[in-house]
Amino acid sequence: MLKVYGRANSINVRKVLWMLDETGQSYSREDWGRGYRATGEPDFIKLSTFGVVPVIEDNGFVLRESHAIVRYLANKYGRTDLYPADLKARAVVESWMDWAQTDLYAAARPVFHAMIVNAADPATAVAPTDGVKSWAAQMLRLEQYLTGHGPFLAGDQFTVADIPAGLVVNRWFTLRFDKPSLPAITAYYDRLSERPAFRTHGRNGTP
Ligand SMILES: N[C@@H](CCC(=O)N[C@@H](CS)C(=O)NCC(=O)O)C(=O)O
Repeated sequence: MLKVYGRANSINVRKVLWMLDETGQSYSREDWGRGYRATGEPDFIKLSTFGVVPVIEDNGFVLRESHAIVRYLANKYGRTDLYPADLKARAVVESWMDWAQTDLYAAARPVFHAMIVNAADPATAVAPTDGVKSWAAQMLRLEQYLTGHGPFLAGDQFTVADIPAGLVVNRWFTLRFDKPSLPAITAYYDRLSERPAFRTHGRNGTP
């Protein structure tokens, strides 16, 4: 059985768990990472020298990098509805996954770290103004796009393009700080929430 290594509250592990639930495949999971067994332990390093989660093991095949894992799972289970076979449609999906990691998530990360990872008390942590400004600028891009397009990022259908961005959108709404009104993203968040797998691994109260 396919095995996932990584704590279920990690945004990168959640991408993989969300995808696995979309496919309906069974899997096992072992907690590794912050708050659990340290990924610097020899047992984990033997598996993946990079020492970060998620990692999957599929019948002896070991793979790291959340987006590569999501695409591997789509390919493995033949889910061209989630990851199109058509060259151009596939490229559009990939462009959203890349943007979600290098721009959207990169902007969100300092806020999350200040409010959760490095906060003495997350209940009273205050969001850094500069961080919120950078994150909001990326969210505004998404808002503008979704105002004229959609209902999902790559068009009419939910695809793996929505997984990385959807989890950052969840983080935006779950962390407490003053936010501009983003009606198209709010509607998108509600649309994603119709999916049981997103309610389990995304909109589950964890930022
Ligand atoms: N580019 C990697 C990043 C992986 C990553 O940074 N994972 C974090 C959790 S989100 C981690 O392992 N942190 C160390 C820990 O939890 O101990 C991916 O997308 O899989």
